[in-house]
Amino acid sequence: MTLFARRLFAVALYFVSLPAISFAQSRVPHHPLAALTAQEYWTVQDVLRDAGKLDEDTRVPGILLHEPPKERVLAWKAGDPLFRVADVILLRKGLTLQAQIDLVARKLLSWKERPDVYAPISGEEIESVGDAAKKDPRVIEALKKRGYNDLTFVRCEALPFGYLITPEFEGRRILNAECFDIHRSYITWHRAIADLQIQVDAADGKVVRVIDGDVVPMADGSITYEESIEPAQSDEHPIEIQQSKGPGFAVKDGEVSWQNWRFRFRIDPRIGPVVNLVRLQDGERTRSVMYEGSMSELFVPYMDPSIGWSTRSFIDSGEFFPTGLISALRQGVDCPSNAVYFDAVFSDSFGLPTIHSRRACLFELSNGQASWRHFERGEVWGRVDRVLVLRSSIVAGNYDYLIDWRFEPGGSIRLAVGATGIIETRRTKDKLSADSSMDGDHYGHFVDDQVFGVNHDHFFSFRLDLDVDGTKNSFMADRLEKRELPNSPARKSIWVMRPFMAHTEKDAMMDIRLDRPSMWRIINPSAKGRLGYPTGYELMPGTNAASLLDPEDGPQKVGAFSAHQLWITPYVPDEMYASGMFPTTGKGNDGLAVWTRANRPIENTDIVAWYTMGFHHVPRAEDWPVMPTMWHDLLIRPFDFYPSNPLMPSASSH
Ligand SMILES: [Cu+2]
Repeated sequence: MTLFARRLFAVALYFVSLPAISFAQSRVPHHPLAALTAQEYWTVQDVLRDAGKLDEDTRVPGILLHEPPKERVLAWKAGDPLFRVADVILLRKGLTLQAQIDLVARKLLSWKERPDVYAPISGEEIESVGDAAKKDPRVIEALKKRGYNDLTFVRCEALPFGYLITPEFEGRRILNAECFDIHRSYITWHRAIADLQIQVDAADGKVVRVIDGDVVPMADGSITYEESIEPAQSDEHPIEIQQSKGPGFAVKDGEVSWQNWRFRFRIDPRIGPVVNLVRLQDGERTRSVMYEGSMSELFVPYMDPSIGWSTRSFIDSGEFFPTGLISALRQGVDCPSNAVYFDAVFSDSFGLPTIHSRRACLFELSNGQASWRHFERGEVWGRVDRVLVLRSSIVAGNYDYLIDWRFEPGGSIRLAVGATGIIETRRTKDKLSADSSMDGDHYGHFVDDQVFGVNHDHFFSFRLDLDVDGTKNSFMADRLEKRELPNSPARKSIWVMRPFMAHTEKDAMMDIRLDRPSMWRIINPSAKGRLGYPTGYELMPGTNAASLLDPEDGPQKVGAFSAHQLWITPYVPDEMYASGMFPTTGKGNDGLAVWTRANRPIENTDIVAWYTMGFHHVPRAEDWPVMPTMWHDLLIRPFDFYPSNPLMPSASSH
């Protein structure tokens, strides 16, 4: 996660020629959960200016929709007055300020100095603090020692520490700068000047400490794939998607309808696509499935004890969203030819609205697989699958993530994350692994001469506020257990399912264990289906990982949601982000692990599921120079929600 600034300048602030298929961002909010509009960002500016809160030292790294309470949203009807509030994060000479603004009444609701937390970083700060670091005599000396007498092509950039690395930095906005040799290399992620960490106080741009280790020569090794950006093999025999009757979905007043699905979404500057009011049309009934779902945080700790790496841990969404994490999508690479695109309005370092094109796409897809089939008496019966995909891309510096919400006709939602982009690498003296002095414990894997891909994790927390047939739900973690059959002559053992209802948050902290399997369901105890079972939705994990770090380790305290694969909390409007509102340089005093210490009741009440999706990443040769996309997913599927297979119309006439 470095070199943000370069990408920032590549982002067009104003989009010129939208293709005809793009849906225009609405100018006026038409729903309490709609994204903030350009005019609302301006209202924030006007209210702050009128209150005398803006001056030349003040930056506005974050303006976010403050979600209205659920009961007000559920009671709201088109035409009713809107209620709109913005959460505003400001930064003034290293001090974080927090405001809340009523956008309808154009009023400052609250204003707080927050010396106890750290604002997220903006592209402007990354660059300005990096430039300040480069001017420090100790840094100039350290660079000279490495042969850099001319610093024209040395660029320094400063990033926050993902956790409070030492108590002496408490209350100070200390950033971590590193310098890159950018000469003659289009991609420079692998060209950081090794063994040199510069700790800078962002309040005054003064360097507080330079940790200067070994001189590690910078090898050549320009990454040049940009000169052949379209590999020939992709279009030798094109596969074309045609929808002669147009898309099978409709978007009206911000609501998407496709087959039996109805939902809304907004593109949030911090967490990307936020899907809400997800419902299923079931005959005459419109049934609630999920009030809201989104990614809520992203945690990437590195696993190398060397200088500049032992402290490397990112809490990407919360720390970096003002740098513009939600990236543009490219037709033919990210989304197929039948996709429809959506633009987004975010704000810049000063809080001014900026329009960003193609931040989400929506398309139908058939994988050409049977959604069900059966062979009987010489004939095959069945149907082919079809999904509706809502896709966005989150680019955290070097890493690219595709985030998919895939709606299936049978009532399932597959939530998928594709990780691609460029791995983080450390320069080494050793040319290749054969020369490496590493013995026993490996901190990574060589991917090129003197380029060492460092081991790390990726953990995503998804906040899933399922409301199955209403807001009052419970969580079941049904256990599959072995039973001995001592009296059976033919059989020694079977397994049985033992229903387990979670009463409190601690009951519902779930770890995936193959030797102690459990099935996770959100049920509505008051809504019974035809067979007498409560209606429900199951959460079915795909390949996953749990954090191996010590719970008291600094990075783990901030990314503590990675300790379990599932958490259930009661719905609390302010609990939106798994590591809290302000995870930057955090101590782990906010977020899921802290809230759940109260062990609140979660039975037959409004509950929220938090699913952690993750993987350990030992880089391999094939991950260089750009990693092939690797997908992980979660299936959210109906369980006794329907009386029978909803894909078979004749079967629903019971
Ligand atoms: Cu990785």
